[in-house]
Amino acid sequence: MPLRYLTAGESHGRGLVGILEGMPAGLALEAAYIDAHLARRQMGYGRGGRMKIERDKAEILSGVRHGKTLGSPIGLLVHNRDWKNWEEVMAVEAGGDESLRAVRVPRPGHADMQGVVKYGFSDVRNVLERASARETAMRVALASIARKFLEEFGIHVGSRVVSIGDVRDESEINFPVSELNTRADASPVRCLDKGAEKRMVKAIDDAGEAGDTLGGVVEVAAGGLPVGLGSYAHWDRRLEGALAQALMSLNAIKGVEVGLGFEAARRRGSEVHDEIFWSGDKTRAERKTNRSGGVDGGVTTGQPLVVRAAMKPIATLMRPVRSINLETKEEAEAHVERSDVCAVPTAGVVAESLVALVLADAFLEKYGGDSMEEIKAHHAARPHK
Ligand code: EPS
Repeated sequence: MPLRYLTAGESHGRGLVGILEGMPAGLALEAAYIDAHLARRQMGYGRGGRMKIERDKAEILSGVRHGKTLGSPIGLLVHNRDWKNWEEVMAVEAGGDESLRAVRVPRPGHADMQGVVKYGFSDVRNVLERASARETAMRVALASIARKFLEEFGIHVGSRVVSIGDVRDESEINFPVSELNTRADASPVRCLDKGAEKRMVKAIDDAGEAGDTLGGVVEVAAGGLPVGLGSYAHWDRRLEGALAQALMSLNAIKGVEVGLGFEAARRRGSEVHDEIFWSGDKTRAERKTNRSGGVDGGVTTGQPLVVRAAMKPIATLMRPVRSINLETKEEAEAHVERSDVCAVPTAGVVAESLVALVLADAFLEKYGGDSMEEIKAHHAARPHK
């Protein structure tokens, strides 16, 4: 696993920091590229007041010189603009008032209850500050470096929203994956079908008016992949496993599918497996269908990768569900805090970022080298189409 990354930072703390280790030297990189993807993560209908405050920008602290990566760890910093409103509550130094904005009622569906038990806290804020999906801003920032790396080899990763609540977009991706984000980003809910878009917006409005929240399904696609990323040779090198782990690590994700996914379990084998044919010149194997989602046996087939992730509705409800007060021991309504009604469009951008990190890691494992020059030579020698 050549590529590793770490993030740190609380939602209302000073900011988020991240380190990406394992990127080769010689990749052209500027903060504006990272910022463009951070801005994409902030779009989306259904977000709350916080997104009006933040204008995420990445500061590159290390690992880049004169616009090119050095092969050393890349350090990033994203400031929280909201920090100025939380300096006392989130003070690093001892001696302040610890009861400021303390939270005593855990929100069902969040990490709150398990967190206070696990770490021995009495203030749920100690949990929610880190369990918050604010952290995904740094994952998107780090992943945009992986994305830039993949683009150098003609690999594009994009995403779209397939459903929000019970509203589904039935359309197919029947165009190059490199166009997916341009099309999806043009929609406030990042879906492809205009009719579905309208119904999704209405579903979000209705849920919001009812003080409720909505989840949905996002689809990530990657095009331009060579045959042979990942391996069947050992369990921890199987690409489906790495993808599922990455996507399940995203806040609120409760299910992951590759290709047909759960639908494959309902069909017969003849309706699931992608038959193999010779290309016209008999130099390459070709498939006319892509029900596998571009991976079989832990290895990319060379077809577009297609994975989906199911996000549950956000756990902070304006009309709260029932919970308990940890201090008074009474029954209580769950804590209410400024929140989003729906963050599924954002989850799509984060999911594609996590997939980019997995693919860059698998690509480096196969074509590895210390510099872009070396990796490009390895890739040119073995393009694996
Ligand atoms: C989040 C709660 C909201 C979201 C936040 C995730 O923040 P706040 O508590 O400050 O209103 O806006 O998402 C982000 C800050 C972000 O950048 O995506 C939560 O509890 O997970």
